Amino acid sequence: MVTKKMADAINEQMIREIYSAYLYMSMSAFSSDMGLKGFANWLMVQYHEEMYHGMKMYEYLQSQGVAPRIKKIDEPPAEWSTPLDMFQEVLKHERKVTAWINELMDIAHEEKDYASQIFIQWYVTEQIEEEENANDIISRIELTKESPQALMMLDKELEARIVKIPIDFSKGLSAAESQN
Ligand code: OFO
Repeated sequence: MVTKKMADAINEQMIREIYSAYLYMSMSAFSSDMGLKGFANWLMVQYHEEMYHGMKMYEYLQSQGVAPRIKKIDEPPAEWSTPLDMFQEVLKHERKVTAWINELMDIAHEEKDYASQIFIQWYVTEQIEEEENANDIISRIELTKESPQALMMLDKELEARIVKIPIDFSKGLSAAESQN
């Protein structure tokens, strides 16, 4: 059983994860509009990842006897000046998410909530990869030195990313995970 403070904090982060999905969907739409189909693909895969992060929290709350509260999701930005600017925004956002996950862990420690500490640990590890991915793509965009050909090559590479996490949660997360 989680305390109200812990449940509210996890619920808040669940909404932020869904905002992250919105943000990356918006970036995907923008990339598509610029003709960068690979960037659009990578970001749409990221949209699914973020929904998965949110759904894990949704189901964790339920497992603790708490009904998740579905709240308003803010409208994300819709335009960026360049692909580099867009991915710098991804990194900035992921660093913010890392800070929020760390705050969640702080609350789990304060509340002596060992189950939530184990649950949140998954996100601590995940954030290492999230920041690393953004950093990696920023370095690769910088290497293109604004050459359209080099950017198209990178775009082709980003087209290869596929969804590796469950996306159908209608029968619950465990059922979805067992199908993957
Ligand atoms: Fe959920 O990791 Fe990105 O935001």
